Amino acid sequence: MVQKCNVSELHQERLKFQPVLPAVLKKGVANVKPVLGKATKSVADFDKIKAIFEKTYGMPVVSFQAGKNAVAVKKAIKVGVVLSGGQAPGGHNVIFGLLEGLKSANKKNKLVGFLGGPSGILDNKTMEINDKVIANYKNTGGFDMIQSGRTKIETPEQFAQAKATILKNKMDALVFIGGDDSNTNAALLAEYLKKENANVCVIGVPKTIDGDLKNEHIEASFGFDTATKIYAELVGNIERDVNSARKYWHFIRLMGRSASHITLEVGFKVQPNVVLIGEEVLAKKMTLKQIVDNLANLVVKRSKIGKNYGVVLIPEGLIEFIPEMKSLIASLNDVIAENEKEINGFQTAIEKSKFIISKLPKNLATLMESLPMSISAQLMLDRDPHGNVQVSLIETEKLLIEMVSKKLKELKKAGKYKGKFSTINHFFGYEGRCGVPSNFDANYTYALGYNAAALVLNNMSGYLSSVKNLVKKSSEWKCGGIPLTMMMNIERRKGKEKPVIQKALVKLNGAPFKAFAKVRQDWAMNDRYMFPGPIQFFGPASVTDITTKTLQYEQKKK
Ligand code: FBP
Repeated sequence: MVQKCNVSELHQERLKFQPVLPAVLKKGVANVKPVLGKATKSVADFDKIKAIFEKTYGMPVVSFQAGKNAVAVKKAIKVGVVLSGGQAPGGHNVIFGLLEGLKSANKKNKLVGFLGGPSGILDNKTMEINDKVIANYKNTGGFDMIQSGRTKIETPEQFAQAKATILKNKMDALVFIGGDDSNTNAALLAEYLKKENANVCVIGVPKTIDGDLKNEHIEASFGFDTATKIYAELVGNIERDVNSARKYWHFIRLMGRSASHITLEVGFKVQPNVVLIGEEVLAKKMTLKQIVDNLANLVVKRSKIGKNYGVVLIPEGLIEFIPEMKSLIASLNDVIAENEKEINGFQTAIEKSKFIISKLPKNLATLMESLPMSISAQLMLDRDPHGNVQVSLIETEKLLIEMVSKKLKELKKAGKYKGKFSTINHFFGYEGRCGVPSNFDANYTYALGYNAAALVLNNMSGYLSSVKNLVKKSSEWKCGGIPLTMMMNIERRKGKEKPVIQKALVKLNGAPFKAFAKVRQDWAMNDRYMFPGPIQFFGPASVTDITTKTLQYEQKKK
């Protein structure tokens, strides 16, 4: 059953906020026309992707322009919507925008939510979404209106089941609000339904706090702005404590399954002593030992000037970027996928661990055995339904503290270190995913949803909603769509080659990383802490409407 939410004073005020639409959408979906660009290609593995997506590969990029559009208003339609994957601030506003976009073309258009994520499609669990439902959720965080889930639709039976549900509900379209894996699912479903000659349009909306679903047309995924602001508030508060007490080293792990975008953005906002970037670790082939040695050296250097404190930011995906750990995780993924039944049969964790280690190549088995028990156990936990290792459950910050402490003890013994290393570890992840969306995310998500309605009404199946020009005011944003296949490549998942949307990682030759590289030495020794405080919803636009530093650097506004 869908719960009714309790309403706080802030919630009351946020319900009154009316997101500002991009000018092109302002007159409603019946007044925008799609303009087709050039044919597209996948990011890699062209032939393999083309063979899988026979019907939806190569479609052109689309931009919307003002103009009468008879197609969009022809008949009343029914659209399904699903929230898929991890929560991200603004999900409710995508649905709000989608509903209003659909209604702008025809008041009789209907929107139905699938409950609990993609499993709601398989189990046919639905709820009608109308103005009354939306009224309580405008500009709120969370996905609780219809909830979310990580079920992957992958077997032929599941695809057939999804089709049966859609047809049973007489739906003309389905909007998938999700990250890279969920939108991969959307692309596969769009292709399947086309091959089956089912006239159902599948549209994706780019969601994920991780910020790794992007390219020139998807400048940001929604939720990144709010989540990084929330983490920056928390880390900034810790920095103020550090600056006041001057006695602890804080090791703070931040969410972001693979890419280090969140950590870099929070780094810009709070300017801590160390910001580890997974992509750099991989590019420089840094070993775990090198990372630990660098941290220990900094602790020693700072202690020499009386600074036995500091703040270190660690992306949760770091563990997968350290080359030897990357090989270990890849090998573990295969062993776990290939021996699922046998592994599930073991009664104790020790039996399971022994078995898994026995299947690893010798060098990786040795590495596994050298890790603290808690970490090796976390590495063996079940993969998510998409085959990803659950990095949010791996306490890399504790691993680093343990290894740096060990190194410092050695240095102390050798008379090279006299300081004090008192540590506190933190993990900020779930704290940021359901926060009240910032003005930016409230506007962006509403526009993405409204724009998705335009794609649906133009029957552009297999497209991802694209709203860009994001460093400008929302009224100046540009709207359109890109084919999902354009973002795909082949990757190994659950021991097999699969088509997936390629994650956009931090580019070491990109403007954000270059800007960080210029200042990090200064941040390391001279405390340049910043205390951004909580997200502001009311007040001067210079505070309430500011976009991320990442976007500003990428679009050269800084
Ligand atoms: P999405 O890719 O689905 O947006 O999820 C992102 C994320 O929040 C990661 O940052 C994190 O590693 C993961 O979800 C945690 O997953 P779960 O919610 O299943 O614990």
